[in-house]
Amino acid sequence: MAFVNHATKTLAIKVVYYGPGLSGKTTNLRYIYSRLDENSRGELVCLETDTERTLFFDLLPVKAGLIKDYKVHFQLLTVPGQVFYEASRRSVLKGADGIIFVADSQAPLLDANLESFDEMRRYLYDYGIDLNLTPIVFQYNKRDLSNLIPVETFNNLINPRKLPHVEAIAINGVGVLDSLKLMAKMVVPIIKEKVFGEPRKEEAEVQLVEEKKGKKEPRPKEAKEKEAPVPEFVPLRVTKIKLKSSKDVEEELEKLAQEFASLKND
Ligand SMILES: Nc1nc2c(ncn2[C@@H]2O[C@H](COP(=O)(O)OP(=O)(O)OP(=O)(O)O)[C@@H](O)[C@H]2O)c(=O)[nH]1
Ligand SMILES: [Mg+2]
Repeated sequence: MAFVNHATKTLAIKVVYYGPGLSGKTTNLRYIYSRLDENSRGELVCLETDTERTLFFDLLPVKAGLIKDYKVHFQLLTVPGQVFYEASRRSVLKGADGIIFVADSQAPLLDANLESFDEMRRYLYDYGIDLNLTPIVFQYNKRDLSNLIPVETFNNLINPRKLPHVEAIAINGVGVLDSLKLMAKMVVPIIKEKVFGEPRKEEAEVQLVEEKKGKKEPRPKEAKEKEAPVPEFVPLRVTKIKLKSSKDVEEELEKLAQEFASLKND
């Protein structure tokens, strides 16, 4: 459930990037960070191992306009994909308003994708969240590689509700902002209904993230014909925090979210 502060009129919507190890979750956040104006987003917090594998989570707060007179931001979070960080994955998923499932499209990784999806379903169930009522965007990533899992196979196996799916090349930014925009379209009407009791409309008016001027993300279809530019990842102001154990994750997340909300509430 979104974090609402009626006193400061701020609302945080939690969007979790879930998926197997190395599927490209952190790459999504890095790309979004590199493409957004610094007025539109906060610091990118990465908790990584020395080899850049996510340890607990990554967090990027992104402004998302107003709902009524409440300032809204998305808390974009990634889970660590490596199998042994299951406690962190579970903690990060708690209270998720929406999920972007980042699948690795390489054929040998089909089982890893299915296992990750099934694990996510179980964790949500444990938290009393019905997978069938949760907004999910399916991002089929690494479409630049060969020997790919066909999109229809993915959709049949993990997306029977025919929710939005995006073919992505996150490393080049293809499909990254599209995935986020689709998520915004799905989740904002639900939050409006839950928080303000506003009846859900088919087509929600969503004020989307502001992109840096002068650069345009290539559409996925064009990108297949033309190579997309690699985003500039440097200089990145990446904050690194040390946590003692995954038990600290929830506390740290809440603290960071509140810090961002109060900073941006000027
Ligand atoms: N070829 C290709 N490589 C990609 C793409 N997206 C990400 N990668 C690469 O895949 C590797 C893993 O990416 P990450 O974003 O760190 O993956 P992750 O899902 O955060 O991994 P964990 O934190 O371990 O769960 C990196 O070397 C990325 O550069 C893509 O679209 N195509
Ligand atoms: Mg990662």
